[in-house]
Amino acid sequence: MKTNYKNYFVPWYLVLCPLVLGTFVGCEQQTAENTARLTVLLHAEGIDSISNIYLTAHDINMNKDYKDNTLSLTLPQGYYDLSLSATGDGQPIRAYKRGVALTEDCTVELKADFVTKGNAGFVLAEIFFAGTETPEGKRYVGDKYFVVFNNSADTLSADGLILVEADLNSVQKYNMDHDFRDKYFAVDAMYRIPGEGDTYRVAPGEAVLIADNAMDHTEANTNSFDLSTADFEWYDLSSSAGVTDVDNPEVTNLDKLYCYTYTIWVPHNQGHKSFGLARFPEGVTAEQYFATDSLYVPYNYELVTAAGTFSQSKKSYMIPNEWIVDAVNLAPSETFQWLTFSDRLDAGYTYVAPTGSDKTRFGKAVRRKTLGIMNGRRLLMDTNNSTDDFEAGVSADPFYFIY
Ligand SMILES: [Ca+2]
Ligand SMILES: [Ca+2]
Ligand SMILES: [Ca+2]
Repeated sequence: MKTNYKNYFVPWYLVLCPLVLGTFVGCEQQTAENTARLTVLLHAEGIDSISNIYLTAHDINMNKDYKDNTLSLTLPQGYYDLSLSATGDGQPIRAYKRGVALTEDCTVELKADFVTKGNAGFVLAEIFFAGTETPEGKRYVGDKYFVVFNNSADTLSADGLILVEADLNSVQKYNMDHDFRDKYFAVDAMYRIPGEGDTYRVAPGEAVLIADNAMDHTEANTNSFDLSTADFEWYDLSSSAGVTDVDNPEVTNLDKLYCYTYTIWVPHNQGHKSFGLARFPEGVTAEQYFATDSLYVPYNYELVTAAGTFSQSKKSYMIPNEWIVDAVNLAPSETFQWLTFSDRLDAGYTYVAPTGSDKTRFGKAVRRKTLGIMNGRRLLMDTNNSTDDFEAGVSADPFYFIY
């Protein structure tokens, strides 16, 4: 059912006028003892009509959810995480706010994000970045992998999905001169599933395995896996004769769009870098993307270390947050410093070990939790909070979601 904004508590002119919204904080008198009325003021720029509103208030202390199809709820006083889904001009939109203290009647502002059509549905289901060790205790490389899962009820095309690595480091906080995270996800590697739109179709509940090297690693290391049946691998032409990649001609290579290194991409093995899936909007080519100056952004930052504070500057390729399909923050549990991209994409983080150098991390992965089996298909948990959504430090199994 399509409903115009005018029918809701929030007057339409407030929604259209960001200046008014910016200063609007409404806290009125309490309605009843121990309860308070929460009203959501949704910033949805450029949207003419909103329908299918679904507001969830999660009581953090009581671990209880309150849901409604309006923008207003009467709730017990407490601390809440709010999430809202709706349809805005026919497209899915989402909004989140965490840690809202509700002690009296209050209006809370939420900013709507578009979930671009075709982007909803794919999630990173398992990430294996730590690598393995041989039975002799030697480091083994080339067997890292990512499992991408269709968490929707529709068959989706994986063509054009881009696997990205975050440029910022989760254990090294920057004091940046302008914090772009609200708008952009800074990346240092971008590898894209090829295809012209309908080449690689993925059924609901099915997964795609992307390996560093799609080969039988157990031949060289019995602690590793046979990845020769992976759907894709990434292959880098290295500028160094001493560090080269292996290409299995039977397995399709990802299109390399960009990587910070001139040799081979090895996803950060201590879990200091986060990962995501992105997709360029329809009609945007890689050439256009790389020709867009506003998406290759210079910035200054202060790096605070034990040895002192250092002023630095750098430049990163930026993916607008609306182009992110899914993102997973990673950081060792004891050395986490900050979320390197917007908490609306992922409000938490997951890990395989307490510290980056912990040797118990080898052979371990992070795996998205299964909510249940629905109409015969597996449904994975995706609240955009990896602390909740993931099992940390599981024994890696590239085929867990495939068989
Ligand atoms: Ca490779
Ligand atoms: Ca290949
Ligand atoms: Ca997600």
